[in-house]
Amino acid sequence: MASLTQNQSVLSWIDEKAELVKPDKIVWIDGSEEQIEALRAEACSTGELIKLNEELLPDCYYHRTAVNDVARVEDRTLICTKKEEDAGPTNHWMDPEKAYKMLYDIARDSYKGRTMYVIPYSMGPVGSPLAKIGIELTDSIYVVLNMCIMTRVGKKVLDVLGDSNDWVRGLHCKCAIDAENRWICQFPEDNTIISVNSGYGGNVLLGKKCFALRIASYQGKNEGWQAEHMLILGIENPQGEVKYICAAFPSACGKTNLAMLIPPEGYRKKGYKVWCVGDDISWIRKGEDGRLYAINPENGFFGVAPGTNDHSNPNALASTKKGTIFTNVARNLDDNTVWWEGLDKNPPVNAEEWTGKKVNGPEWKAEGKNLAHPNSRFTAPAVNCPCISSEFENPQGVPISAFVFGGRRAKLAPLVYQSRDWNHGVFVGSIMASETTAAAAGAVGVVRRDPMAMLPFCGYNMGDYWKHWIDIGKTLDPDKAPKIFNVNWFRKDDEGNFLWPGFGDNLRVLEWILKRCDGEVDAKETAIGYVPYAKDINIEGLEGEVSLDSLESILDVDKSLWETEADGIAEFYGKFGDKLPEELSEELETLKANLK
Ligand code: OXD
Ligand code: MN
Repeated sequence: MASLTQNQSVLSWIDEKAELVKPDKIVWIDGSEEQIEALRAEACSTGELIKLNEELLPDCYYHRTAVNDVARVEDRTLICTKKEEDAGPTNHWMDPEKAYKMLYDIARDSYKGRTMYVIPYSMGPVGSPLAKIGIELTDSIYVVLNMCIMTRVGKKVLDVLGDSNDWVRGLHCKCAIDAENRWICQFPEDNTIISVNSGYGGNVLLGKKCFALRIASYQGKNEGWQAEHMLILGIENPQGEVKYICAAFPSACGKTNLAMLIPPEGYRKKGYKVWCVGDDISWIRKGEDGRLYAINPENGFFGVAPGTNDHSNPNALASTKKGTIFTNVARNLDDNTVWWEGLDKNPPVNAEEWTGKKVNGPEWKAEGKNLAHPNSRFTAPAVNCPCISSEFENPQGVPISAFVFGGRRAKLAPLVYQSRDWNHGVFVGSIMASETTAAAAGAVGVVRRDPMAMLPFCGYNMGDYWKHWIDIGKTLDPDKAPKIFNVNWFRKDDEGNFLWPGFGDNLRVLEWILKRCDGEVDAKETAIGYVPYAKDINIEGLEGEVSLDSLESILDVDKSLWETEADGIAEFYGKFGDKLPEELSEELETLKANLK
């Protein structure tokens, strides 16, 4: 098939890689509906995909990964920089020369009998000044079809690239899906990603975590912008003004739910609306007016299915009703639809659980077993989302009023607090941590530090990354810089009950945040920053659920708990040696002094 570009850097790289992996043929993905349809048909003919009920789920497909290949593999995700120090203490590192040799040995001849698909894709609206281009080579139709949802794909991307060499190289080889030889390697100094022996989403949809976070965070450091693990949402007030917030949370904290939040009834009646710009990743850059602007580099949602339902996230559920690929959920064999834990209370009787075994759903559940894999996913086009923002395609992005960090802390962090200034805000992001839930393997309630929710996604030394945040602040006029906050939806009482209803009611907290940004409300200065007066959080309509007293209790700052926390922070910071920015050690000293 004729190539879709004359770009020499692209053509010679593809030649080189084809020489290595030896495909039977090379197919360029042009982004046309005919080509996509033909690939779906081919994947259905081999069993790689199963077509779902066309009436109930039009253009939707089902895919099952290998049972040993169901999640990102952090211990096999490497940052390959010449100097180990540049990867830093929170990444796994390998010398690039050694890594290339290891990967090429694994990849060699692995496309024999297979097709090499060449996917030109844009992260961000095609041609946007904030967008970047990548090319992924893959031997998986599943990957092609997912990339066609998650990114903007095809000839138009190559037209924008022209003969530029500024694009990210990505090579994916399924090989034998051998867990022992599975590697997801980033070479930030070479704009290159190589992924072998996996067929699961985050490991193989190279535009997402590998490029849009790991490689892009490194590019952002060198080019003066930021790639963050943040959702972007717009809040429209009854006057029709929309303000935008970027928010970072570790996994299992409800990020997709917050991004697509439905306002509580009282707010809806008044005319409040929430618009989703993105649910996972933000690329952020200073605009001409001196404010920070963000785009969502993705074009779809790769969401966790279990727990998604009409109450938790009706917008996400609606997004999956057409043109969606489901991975590792359960199938209802009676009507050829899908099911997952938490979708509803009616597991299908005539079911196929996620590994493909035919089971009786209710009996299977009664034995305590899952029908869908806990990390099963939907890949849904962003345009399907009922609350997708009208600015989703805006090439300039949206202006950011606030950055919000958050985690799951049963006792420590108040419902919300505001940092004193930018550097203190960077400190607040750097000390982010979350208590592990039963959803993940390992002990429950253990504090995992996850600065800015970037722990597995920062493509360079986290100390340098913090410094980059501090440096960005220096370029901003304090009046125009986003204000920085921390939220915690997960405070519990002594009996272990959640004290805040969460979901749509989180808008009440976002409202306070925006009022703070506009200087419309006072706050109490505490050892950790500014905390709301309980009366300033609107709890109208929450009678019986949240009282002024319970609100006060989740706004309190327990100094003795924070003293223990400060020790934990000091220990964590210790890992970074002289890469820890001075500004952050000063902030830690201030915190300790404030707690005295
Ligand atoms: C994701 C993740 O899948 O953060 O978005 O793990
Ligand atoms: Mn994520």
